[in-house]
Amino acid sequence: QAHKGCVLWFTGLSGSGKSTLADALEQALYQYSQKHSPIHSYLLDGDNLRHGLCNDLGFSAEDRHENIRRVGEVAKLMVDAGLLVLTAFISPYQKDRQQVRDRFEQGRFIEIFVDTPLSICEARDPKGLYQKARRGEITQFSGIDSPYEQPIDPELHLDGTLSISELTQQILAYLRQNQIY
Ligand code: GGZ
Repeated sequence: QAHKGCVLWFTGLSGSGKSTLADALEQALYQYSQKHSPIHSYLLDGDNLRHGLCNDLGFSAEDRHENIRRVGEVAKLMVDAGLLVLTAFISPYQKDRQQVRDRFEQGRFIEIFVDTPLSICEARDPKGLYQKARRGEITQFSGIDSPYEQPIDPELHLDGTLSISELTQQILAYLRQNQIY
């Protein structure tokens, strides 16, 4: 069965687990594709976009809007090429996510909300950014002095306090039910 491209759009706060989960999912899909038919996937995240294509952008509302717009356009090109694209960006504004969704055909944009309470993201603080934001050493930090607008009706609403392997299984189950792979 020919695989048709689609985008798995992870959204959530810094430290919510989006990148870790997208990584784990991509690995699980790779394992699966070793045994079955190939799944060509690509993960877009801050590491490969904000250091390159989006290296002129910061964290104002306007810059985040432009960041998400570019990510959406790149994802669209890749989906047109038949790839399964995973994206892991905070993407804090409902309007920006909707604008990306509108660029895709029905069913090709799958929004995955990694819902981890701010208190837990802040306790994890893997890069010490929340601490810096609390001290005012960095500003416009999502959840602290910049908004995060929760998705209204995401395809998947995940409890970010569960384990990565549990969450990976939940996504795989959704993808299987919807014949994504
Ligand atoms: C939010 C920031 C900020 C500010 C730097 N606000 O946890 P991380 O470190 O590795 O991921 C965060 C990343 C967010 O970039 P995105 O491209 O995902 O944001 S958006 O979708 O809103 O455009 C964080 C780091 O960059 N970071 N400063 N002020 N996150």
